[in-house]
Amino acid sequence: MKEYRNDFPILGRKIYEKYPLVYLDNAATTQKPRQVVEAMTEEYYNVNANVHRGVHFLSQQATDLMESSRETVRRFLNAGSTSEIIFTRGTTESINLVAQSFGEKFMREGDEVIISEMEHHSNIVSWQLLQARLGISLRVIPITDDGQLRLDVLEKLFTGRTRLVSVAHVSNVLGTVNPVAEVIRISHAHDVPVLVDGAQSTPHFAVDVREMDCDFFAFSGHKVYGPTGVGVLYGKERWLEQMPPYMGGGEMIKTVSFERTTFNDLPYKFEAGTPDYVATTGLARALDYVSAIGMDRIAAHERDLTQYAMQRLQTVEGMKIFGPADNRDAVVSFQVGDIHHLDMGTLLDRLGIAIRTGHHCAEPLMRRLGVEGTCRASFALYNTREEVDALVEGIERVRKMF
Ligand code: C6P
Repeated sequence: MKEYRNDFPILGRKIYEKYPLVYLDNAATTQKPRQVVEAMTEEYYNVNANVHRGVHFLSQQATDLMESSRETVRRFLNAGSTSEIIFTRGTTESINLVAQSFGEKFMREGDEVIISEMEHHSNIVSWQLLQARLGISLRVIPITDDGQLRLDVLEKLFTGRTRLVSVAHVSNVLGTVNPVAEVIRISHAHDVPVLVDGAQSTPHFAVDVREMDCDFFAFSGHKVYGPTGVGVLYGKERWLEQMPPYMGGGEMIKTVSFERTTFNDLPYKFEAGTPDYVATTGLARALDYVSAIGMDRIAAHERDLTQYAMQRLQTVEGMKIFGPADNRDAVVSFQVGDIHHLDMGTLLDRLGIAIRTGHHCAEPLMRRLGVEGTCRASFALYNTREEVDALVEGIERVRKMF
């Protein structure tokens, strides 16, 4: 995969004018290939006009670009229709949209939402906001000590009041690839729809929402080599049709009077205001980029790299790795002896190595693991074994200092 590094100019940077950048914070955001940035620059320079509004040439062209990006996303997820593809600002907004809109339509006081112990805050707090508004409650799927969902307990969490299950496809801390197809099968057997948080799966392996049979699927553009500020909510048409708009404004209406407003068709009903139509182009080019390389090739490379990293890291004295031994994707959280994660992150940074430290927006999971935070290395298609070696050597240097 090394040849693709040339597409990412930032990878050639020297940190502190000295060390070659070793970028291992890809779960937070990935770097962007030229193809994405150039497509966005080209649109700003040559096409820019507001979409879905003008009869003029540029507006039509910008609209065509945005709608062909929606088709690219549909293909990427293998959704049945572009009506089911809603552009949002990212995973967080996609989950909040479902919480607010699905919640308003289908939930009442005393109803329940099932999430898991390994969720990102966006898949916890969105439901707590609904809890405060409607009086719903949360039920939580526990995890095993090695970071896997307890499906045996999931069965027991369903009651007559369960309205939705919402779980991460891949944990941003543990790297666990959750058996979402099984979660969906169990939930559907109880007549309960499922939202899958795909923030950490879409960058790493092929996703097929129809095969998975999820009811909603959320992901962020910036984690899959696309621009910031754009993401996607996939929803089955039969749910989206019944759900009320999430925000009011231009684009999401059919007619407006002071007495009565009627709403636009899907997916526009959920896209109030001027969308980031340049970012949607960037996202589509990013999805084209990974599709051209092949999601299966990316998955194989990253799994190999993750296994290599686990083996190499285990040779470090005092190393504790969180999460499962296999069945994990591109993320390794660890702690070395009693070296504070912030110290480790800061000192590795001085060697040009970028990792993430802290609670990773998953405080309840930190509590379950019995730690305040961890160090986290996360991989992308452009990372190499040499970079893993640099990480391990860096950790050894820090350990010796302590
Ligand atoms: N996790 C990380 O470093 P946004 O911020 O909307 O693009 O994505 C939110 C989100 C939702 N679910 C999961 C599983 C995630 O990992 C994230 C983002 C980043 O782990 C930033 S906190």
